[in-house]
Formats: sequence, structure tokens, C-alpha cells
Amino acid sequence: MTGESFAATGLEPLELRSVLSRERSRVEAALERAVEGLAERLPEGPASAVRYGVLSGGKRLRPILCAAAYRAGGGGDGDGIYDVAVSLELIHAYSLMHDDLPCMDDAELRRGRPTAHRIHGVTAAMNGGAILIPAAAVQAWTASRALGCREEASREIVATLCRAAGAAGMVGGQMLDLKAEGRRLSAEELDELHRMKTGALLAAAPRIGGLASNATEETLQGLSRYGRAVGLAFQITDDILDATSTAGELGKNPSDRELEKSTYVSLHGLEHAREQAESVRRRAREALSEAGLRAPLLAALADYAVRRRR
Ligand code: GRG
Repeated sequence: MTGESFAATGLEPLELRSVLSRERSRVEAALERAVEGLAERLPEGPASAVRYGVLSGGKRLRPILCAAAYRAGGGGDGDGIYDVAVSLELIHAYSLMHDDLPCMDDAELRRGRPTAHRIHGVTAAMNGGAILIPAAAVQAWTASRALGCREEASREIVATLCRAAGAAGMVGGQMLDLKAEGRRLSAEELDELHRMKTGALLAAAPRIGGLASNATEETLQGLSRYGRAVGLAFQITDDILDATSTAGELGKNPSDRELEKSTYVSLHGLEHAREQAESVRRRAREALSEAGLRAPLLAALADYAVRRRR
């Protein structure tokens, strides 16, 4: 991240680093509240896998996007939105636990640590991941009601989360990914796969924040456009990092190269992938200004999605 890139957002790099660190602390606290409430009612195996899979670091970008959009939409600065926002992270954590299983990517390393099934066993990681799916929906419902959202808004928040996680979103994208094994995808097929597998949940994050803040329809549409662009920029960058970093730098393995997956880099080349990421990052920022949203953190998060190192 260069000073130049953040100056335009109103957040200098050092400032963004400290804002992100403060945001992550608030997300971690909400995750601990959510996981303790859940794990204490579970048998030891899945309880340990859930704690391990959820409370194991990570960038926490989805809940941070959600909370930032809530404030951009006129919500206050209380902790309640983080309890709503972590519903996205519970879905994300389950997807990583399941993605790492031997029947999927058979991964050893995630976030710089052994994967959940390597520590807690395949059954506990599988069950713990499955428990997180309905738990995330319940979390979104109870936390949004506690925040004071109208029943209609809470329903829409839960529906947005479930749609993004489901067959038209993340799970559908993963099915396309599994079906693509050993085959080179066309550019259109790869766009569709990424839009669903990674983009849908990232795009849902600012929309959920907007819904929780009772934002206007115009703001919601702007946040959705912004979220779709951030999701795509994030995924193109993931492909670039996968092609240019070591497992140690990324804290995960195997790489897409090792799995012989189609990526933006394998299809379009590194330079073109970088240009695409840059152009989608600009599109994300334009979506904010077109909707009349003055949201320096959301703008800086679009930059962060492409300028991160892991
Ligand atoms: C049964 C078909 C089927 C699916 C189950 C496993 C699964 C659901 C979905 C997989 C979705 C998946 C693994 C998407 C990858 C998304 C992605 C880019 C993850 C990395 O996100 P970061 O960088 O991770 O935000 P951190 O570690 O920072 O949280």
C-alpha cells in the first residue's frame, strides 16, 4: 500500500492499518460472543472445531465491510452491528473448514496454522462446519433484532445472507469449481465462478450493513454495486497473490497452481490480471460516489482488497 493510494481516500496508510486493527478487535469480540453461545451447547469434538475454525485470525474483511456500510448508511457506532456482521464470518469460516477437507482441497495449512481437520479430525471439522450454517442465520436474525432493525429488515438481512451462501452464490460457485477440475475454463465461466464462489458473500456484506442501517433504496443499490466490485477485485487479487507468493507468505496451501485451477492469471496473464483488478477497484469507488456516499473507510477497503499482501 502506498501513501499515494490512500491519500485520495482520506485515510493515510498508517491510519488505515490502525483503523483495521481496531475494527478487527471489535469483530473478534463479537465472534467470541457468538462462538461461546454456540459452542457451550455442543459436544466436545465439534465445539473445539468451531472454536478453532472461527477464532483463528484472518482478515475479517466481510464483517468489517458490513459494519463500515452500516455507518455509511447512517447507523451509529455501537457494538451491535458487529454481532450482525459476524454472521457473514460464520459462513466464511464454515466454507474454509469444508473447503480444506480431504474430499475437497485436502489442505494442510490455513491462516498459517494446520487446518481444522488436521487438528480436530475430519468428523469434527465436517460437523462443526455444518453447525455454523444455521447458526449464522440465527445470529443474523437475533443480532439484527437486538440492534433494533424492523422485522422486515431482519428478514431481508437473513435472506441476503442465505442467498449469498447458497446455490446461487458460494455453494453454487464451489460446485462449479469442483466440476471444473482438470479443465481449462473460458473467461466467462471463470467470471461466473468467482462471482458466485467468493463475490456473493463479499457483495452481501455491505448490503447487509445498509439494510441494518435502514438505508434508502438508492444507498442500498450503491452499496450492492460497490460490494460486487469489491468481491471481484478481491478475487482477481487472490489469483495474483496465489501466482506470485509462497505458501509461507500466504499462510495456506495447496495453491491454485498446484491444484491446476483456472485463474485470472492463468487465463489472462499477470499484467492483464493486475489491470483488471485496478479497473474493478476504481469501479467500486465510483459506485460510492455515484450513490452520493461519503464513506472513506469503504473507499479505503476497495483499495485494500487489491493492495493487500495476503
Ligand atoms: C458442498 C459444494 C459444496 C460447498 C460447500 C466449501 C464450500 C461450501 C465453499 C467454498 C468457498 C470458498 C472456499 C471460497 C474461497 C473464498 C476465499 C477467497 C477465501 C479466502 O478468503 P480471505 O482471504 O480469508 O478473506 P481469511 O483467511 O482472511 O479469512
